[in-house]
Amino acid sequence: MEGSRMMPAAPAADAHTLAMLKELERKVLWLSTYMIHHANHEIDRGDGIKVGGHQASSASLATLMTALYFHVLRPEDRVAVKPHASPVFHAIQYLLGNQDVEKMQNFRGFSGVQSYPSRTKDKADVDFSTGSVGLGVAATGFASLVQDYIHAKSWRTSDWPKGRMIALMGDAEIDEGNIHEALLEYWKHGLKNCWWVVDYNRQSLDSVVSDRLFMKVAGLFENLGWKVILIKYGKLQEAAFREPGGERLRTWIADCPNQLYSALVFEGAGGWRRQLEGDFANDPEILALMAKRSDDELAQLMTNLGGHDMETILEAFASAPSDQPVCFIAYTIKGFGLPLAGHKDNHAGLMNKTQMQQFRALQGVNQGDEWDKFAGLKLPRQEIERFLTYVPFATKGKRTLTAPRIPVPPMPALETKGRASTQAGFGRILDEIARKGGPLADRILTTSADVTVSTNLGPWVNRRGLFSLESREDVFKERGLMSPQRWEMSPDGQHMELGIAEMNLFLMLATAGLSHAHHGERIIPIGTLYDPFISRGLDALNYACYQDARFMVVATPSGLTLAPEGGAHQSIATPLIGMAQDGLAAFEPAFVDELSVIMGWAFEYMQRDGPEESKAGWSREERGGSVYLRLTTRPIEQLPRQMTDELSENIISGGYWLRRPDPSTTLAIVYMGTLAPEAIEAAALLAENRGGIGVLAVTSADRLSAGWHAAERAREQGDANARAHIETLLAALPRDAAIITLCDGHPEALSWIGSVAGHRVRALGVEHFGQSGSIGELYAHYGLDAAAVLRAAEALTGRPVRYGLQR
Ligand SMILES: Cc1ncc(C[n+]2csc(CCOP(=O)(O)OP(=O)(O)O)c2C)c(N)n1
Ligand SMILES: [Mg+2]
Repeated sequence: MEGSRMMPAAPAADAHTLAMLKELERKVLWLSTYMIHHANHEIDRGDGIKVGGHQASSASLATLMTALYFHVLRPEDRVAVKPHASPVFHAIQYLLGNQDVEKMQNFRGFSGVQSYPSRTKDKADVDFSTGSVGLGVAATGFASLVQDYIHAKSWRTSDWPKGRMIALMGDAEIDEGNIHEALLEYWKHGLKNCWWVVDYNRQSLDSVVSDRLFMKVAGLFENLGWKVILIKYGKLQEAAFREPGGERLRTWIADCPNQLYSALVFEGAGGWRRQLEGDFANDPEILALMAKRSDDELAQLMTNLGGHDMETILEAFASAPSDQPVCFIAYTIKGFGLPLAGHKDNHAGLMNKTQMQQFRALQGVNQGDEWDKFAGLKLPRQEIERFLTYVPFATKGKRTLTAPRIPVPPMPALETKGRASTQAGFGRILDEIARKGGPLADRILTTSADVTVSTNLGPWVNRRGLFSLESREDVFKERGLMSPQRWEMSPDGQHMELGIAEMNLFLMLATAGLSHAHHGERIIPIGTLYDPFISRGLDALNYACYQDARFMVVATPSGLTLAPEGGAHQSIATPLIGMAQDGLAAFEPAFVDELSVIMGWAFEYMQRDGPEESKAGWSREERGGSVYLRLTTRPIEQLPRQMTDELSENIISGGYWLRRPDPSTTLAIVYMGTLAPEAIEAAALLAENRGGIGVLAVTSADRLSAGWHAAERAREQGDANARAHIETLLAALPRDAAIITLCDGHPEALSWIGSVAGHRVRALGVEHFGQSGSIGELYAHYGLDAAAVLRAAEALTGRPVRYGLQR
């Protein structure tokens, strides 16, 4: 271990508070350790699967989290807790009266305390879900930027104060690239109210982290404007360093390889003495320093790292500056206070029953009193109760906020004659919203992963400006240089320009989409990126949905329609992602009037907050969620039509008959999105010798299929009248008719439609990619054009198609 000394001491807590916190720390360690033990040894869930839990990883953070939650934090501070310290978090919530003992007794069980803190599944006050390491950490910085955004606005209605956004992170989380991407982005936006507290136990899951690497990381933080505060040595160590020879002991600790240090921690009392007597054989001062101490005292001294010394921790937190982000590197021991301490394999290690008995006795907890809040504590119960009542963090009760819904006006009616693409339509709709103004327009926050202009957000940004805490004119405009883009920056701006990293885009959407819960102010976030790069940020997208953040993601261009722009970027899997991602309603409209209906619905859907489960049907319908629009730059001929209520409803439900089948119909073409012209052309050609060909327009395969599954579930549960939209649609198609599905994505996005009423299906879609070319060439090559539909029709029905296969 290397590194400089800690910051000069600032006033810590008084002696009484310190004594109380030390007692609570013991209780928190006990409860978290026992919670895991109980789940693994005391109950049988009947499936023979190990339950698990992380006693060592939890113990590593027990002191720091006790200090924070019982003394340092204020209600407005928001915390992302290291996933494996979930038991510590819940033990603390329990002591504060926010968690039920039954939930803790059911740790990792169905509807019990979750393995990792969960905003949606835990009933305690979780600020950020964690689990996929790195994401919760990086989310805190974005939440802080969102907080800055909100506090810069004149429309603010909540008086909820600004807080610190805090990550309690494992040291191995630094390995995740998304942390580094986030650090660069924060710097650009002048991040301030953010603390990252690194649980520097120098262990990950498999191994001991490589020596000295972390101090390079510390340099990285400093380079990017962070204050780095080391919480390295505890008070016992600092006192020993002042004894004769003590400085050499400090150097020894600093230079000790992490592997050796961990091994010595695990070996315990005798191990330290043997090692140090060998290393300091010729150093009478240190030998004397050791001789003064028993084996246990020596072990206590050598493991008295800053991250387990309450006083040191409180001083460090009190010394933090308020005008810059702070990274605390707290030296800790994985498994501190437990027999697992320091062992390199302790990540998933569990104490056995004998060890637990001994630990219980050591904590002064009698059998049967394991869940008692006060058992084994040395301070009087009333004093502890009084202290807990006045813990600053808990003074406002539950801290998950809500915000009123923003009314959604009718979407602009655009002139849609001639040819247009959905991407251009998206740009025009937003531009109109910006021009007209009003509450919805004011609450929209747009953001993009460096593709603002190429996803048609340009006109919106020209009207609404870029957000920045400092105002800056567009230099090109100032100098009279021509550009269609006016990039003026100010605190009034409503666009957050991000770098290319898609993880950052989704973390920004995740935190802006939680602003009602975190800051009591509603934002309507819209993020744009190229569709293929959904995969690049997919874990962060999943994370955003898991937290129940509310946002609109607009992914364009998509599929083969990228055409000459590069085969490598043709997205195939995204329609399936849209269907499979919980919490995300996916749409792929063909026409601009459809898009307008969908956006109007989406702004309202994003603000719903119904119960998580609803009995019948489609639970998300009441609950609301986020929305994914898969769009394209391909211009297609628009349909001259009036938007009716019925058509709007069908568009939102996922589809409608563009050309209704009749009782003689033998074939229907079911298309999604931009393949409308191919479907229409093929239907016209086929109709010449087959009569009525049905054409079904799918605007959302996701909602059609979810509705179908929901209706099936409802019927199975006794609601005989339940009927899905796709079932209603297909009732118009004779049972013997065949279906050809057509989408610019994986064919399985639509092929399931054959199972709804038992129609034969030939699913056309994209299973290979990588060729550049014109859209026509690519649709012909991959079998998505009208000729491919005709071939499929012939094969399916066994009847030759008169028009032959010209292509
Ligand atoms: C993205 C991701 N990859 C892998 C894992 C599995 N995993 C859980 S914890 C862990 C190591 C954690 O080490 P560290 O962050 O240092 O935590 P601590 O030592 O405090 O337990 C790994 C690899 C995960 N949760 N998330
Ligand atoms: Mg670690």
